[in-house]
Amino acid sequence: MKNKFISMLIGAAVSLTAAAAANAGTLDDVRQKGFVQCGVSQGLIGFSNPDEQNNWTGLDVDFCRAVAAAIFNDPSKVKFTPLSAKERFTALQSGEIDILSRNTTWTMSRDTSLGLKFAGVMYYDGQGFLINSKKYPDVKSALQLAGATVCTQTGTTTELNLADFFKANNMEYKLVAFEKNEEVLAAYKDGRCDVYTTDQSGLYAERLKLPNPEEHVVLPELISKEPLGPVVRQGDDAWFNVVKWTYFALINAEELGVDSKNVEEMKSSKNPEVQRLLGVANSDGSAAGFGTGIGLDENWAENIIKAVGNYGEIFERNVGLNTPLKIARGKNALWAQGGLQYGMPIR
Ligand SMILES: N[C@@H](CCC(=O)N[C@@H](CS)C(=O)NCC(=O)O)C(=O)O
Repeated sequence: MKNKFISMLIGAAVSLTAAAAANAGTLDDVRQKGFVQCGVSQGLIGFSNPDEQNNWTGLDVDFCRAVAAAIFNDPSKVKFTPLSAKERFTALQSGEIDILSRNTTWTMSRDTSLGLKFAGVMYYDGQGFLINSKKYPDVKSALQLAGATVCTQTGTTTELNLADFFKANNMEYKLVAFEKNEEVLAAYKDGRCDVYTTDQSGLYAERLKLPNPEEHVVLPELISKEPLGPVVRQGDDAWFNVVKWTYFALINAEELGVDSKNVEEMKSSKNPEVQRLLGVANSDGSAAGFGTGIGLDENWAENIIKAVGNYGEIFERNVGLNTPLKIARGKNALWAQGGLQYGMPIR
């Protein structure tokens, strides 16, 4: 009994120490090891996807590269940890990764009780449904899905919204859920379910892996809000600030017309906002000083933009109209163009 009690005490002390270690100075830690450890998906086209040589691309991947560029002036100083939906929060809590950038929805419980903190919204999404239009030519709306068998992934908001939607509309459904995305898609492909549900961007991405993508239609309803963004641990404000202001720098750069091609010449811009973004001295000759505030060089934002471009460039390169996903800016347009992306002022 006594031994059990002692080992419990030791166990508690060890996990407290582990939590403290995970919380302490992530920026210093990252600098010391020389790279950012970034948690991503196990493969979602447009967001985080490895090729045969294990080169990762995607919007979420570029965000981590942006953080690496801000710190090291080198977007390659990042390592990726592929995580299932279920594994992702533990990996962040335990300190296995420094940042989770994996199509993860900002919700209240994740942002509070899980001990985590969302730093921004890289992609405003909503949950949708995918259906085989050849098999079900008459289904044009999610409200016609009463009695359907629905495939989805465990450990996601998707599962929860699905239950809400069917309950709210007084419809029955049968759930077929798996931990791994490839199992979900295989089940849908094999006809083990009638519908596949996830974030709408995920439906566009996963549809590309089906034999005849054009046969599968995304139904018009969005049944939830899915603001997807990077996450860090609570209790490390300095690191949170680095990640949050990396996001705002990407948005501000697009708002100000600063991109990967013109960033060098923009350094001689007379626009004070551009000067502040790019760390050029203030008009009175004093240092701009914004990098110092987040423990980085004055040209932190210049380094980000040189490496990965502004938010618009990241969007177009990975998920935009000229990519296989063909997604329009929609809600992800800048606020000045009717969208929701808004960069807090650098001043
Ligand atoms: N945004 C939702 C869903 C995220 C999610 O895990 N979606 C699946 C289906 S698109 C996925 O990304 N799978 C890829 C993987 O597991 O690697 C959440 O945060 O819970």
